[in-house]
Amino acid sequence: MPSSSHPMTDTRLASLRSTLPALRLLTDPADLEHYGCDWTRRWTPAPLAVALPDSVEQVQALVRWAHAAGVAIVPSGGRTGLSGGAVAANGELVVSLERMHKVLGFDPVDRTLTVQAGIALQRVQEAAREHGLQYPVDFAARGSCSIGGNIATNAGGIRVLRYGNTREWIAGLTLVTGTGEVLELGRGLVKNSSGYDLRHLVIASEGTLGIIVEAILRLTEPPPPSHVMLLALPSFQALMQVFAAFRSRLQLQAFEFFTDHALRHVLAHGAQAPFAEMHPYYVVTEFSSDAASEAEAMAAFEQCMEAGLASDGVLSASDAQSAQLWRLREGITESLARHVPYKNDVSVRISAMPAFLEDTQALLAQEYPQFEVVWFGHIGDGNLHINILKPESMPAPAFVADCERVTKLLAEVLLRHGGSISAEHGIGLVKKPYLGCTRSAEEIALMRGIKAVLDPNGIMNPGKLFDP
Ligand code: FAD
Ligand code: 2HG
Ligand code: ZN
Repeated sequence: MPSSSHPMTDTRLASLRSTLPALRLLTDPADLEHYGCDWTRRWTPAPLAVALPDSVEQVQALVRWAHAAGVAIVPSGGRTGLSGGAVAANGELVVSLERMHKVLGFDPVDRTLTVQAGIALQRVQEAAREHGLQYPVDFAARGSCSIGGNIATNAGGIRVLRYGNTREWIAGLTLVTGTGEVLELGRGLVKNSSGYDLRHLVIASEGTLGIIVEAILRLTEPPPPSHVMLLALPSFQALMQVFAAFRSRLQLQAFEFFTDHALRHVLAHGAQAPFAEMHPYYVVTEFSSDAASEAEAMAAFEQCMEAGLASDGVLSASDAQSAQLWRLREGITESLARHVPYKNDVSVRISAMPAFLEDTQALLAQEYPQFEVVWFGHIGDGNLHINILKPESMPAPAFVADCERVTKLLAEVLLRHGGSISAEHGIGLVKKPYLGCTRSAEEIALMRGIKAVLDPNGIMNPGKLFDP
């Protein structure tokens, strides 16, 4: 039990324990620290306690208790989030779904997998493969992030170009609202024109409307055997032209880019150098390995080389080599983590990308002469990741303050180009001040209204996405 210097805390926990004696509750300082933060590491974790329910009924009962007691809840998945959505820094009750990680069913006719929301993305991918099918959302945090977290952030990843975001794969979900009602939304139907589709309100709601406890996931045909090609590019301007050349000839599974800065960090983290020399920009692309696609890919590559848009390239000859090439792109976030980066995750329409890139490059060159800036991302989806690395000697608050100053300017650029301040990581705490560059005041007022209906006491992840 916490010390008697927190009588209010003790009273609340005693009340929760007596209401739900079978609920597993953690209050150990090490657990509070572990469950109170995500990958942002900017806020000091300070939850009231951590609840580990093991059934929908337990989630429902504890939300009802929190609703009545006025205790704030932070829904928690794998805490791999990059926007502070799962941070509990203000005495909230963390509700982790880690014990709710089962596959509940597979339907071969509907081609759906029904799961508890705490299941890891990788486990879902494996379960789909065991049934000869594919769950195509994929990214580097697959081993730790949860389906509930993926839905709550509408996660994207490396194959959005071919398969779309998480939203496209959610045939149904079960939500425990902020009042403890259980809603089954979507119910796996392919066609359903019976009014508002509340399922889509929950997707990307970042835990502010309720707790997602189960999901019905659509599966699809497994991908064809594929080749991975790594291209070296001489200039940023070449990027979108190379994309156009490849996309016009091939059905691409992925088209991802990174800079020499990103590559240096991944190499320092143990990856193998792909070329004898360093180049300023790189692209990883993936496509089917049938003979016709391979010939088209080689033709696109030669076209780019002749036009001076590419300076080198390598085509994977084995699955092991494909994995090596993917590691260069997928290893970036982990390799940068020790530099406590400030992250921007922005998007514009693909057609607006060339002009946006030019303006953004000019802005960042002017505003960040003193910092190392690492660019990478899902360029084929119009989604750019910008990581600004904290100089070791600089105190974190001063670093963050400077990055926020520049993010305000970036938000203005985004507004001009009709873009979004969060492409795929969510708003959370990190991007809350900039929501207005992506959504109109009227939209934000409507979002607040929707929250008030599903969570009238404002207990679900308060302070995330927007202020209460
Ligand atoms: P958490 O971090 O635990 O939570 C995220 C948000 O969802 C919080 O607001 C939380 O309250 C809410 N939430 C969690 N579970 C539930 C639930 N059951 N019900 C209601 N709300 C819930 N993201 C991408 O989109 N694309 C990428 O390519 C990508 N790559 C990454 C690579 C690395 C190495 C890392 C560390 C992260 C990456 N991410 C990426 C970010 C992150 O993995 C995703 O946002 C992921 O969807 C978060 O899932 P999680 O279970 O860890 O959620
Ligand atoms: C990726 O695309 C992830 O690798 C993480 O979305 C991005 O670390 C980041 O900024
Ligand atoms: Zn990403």
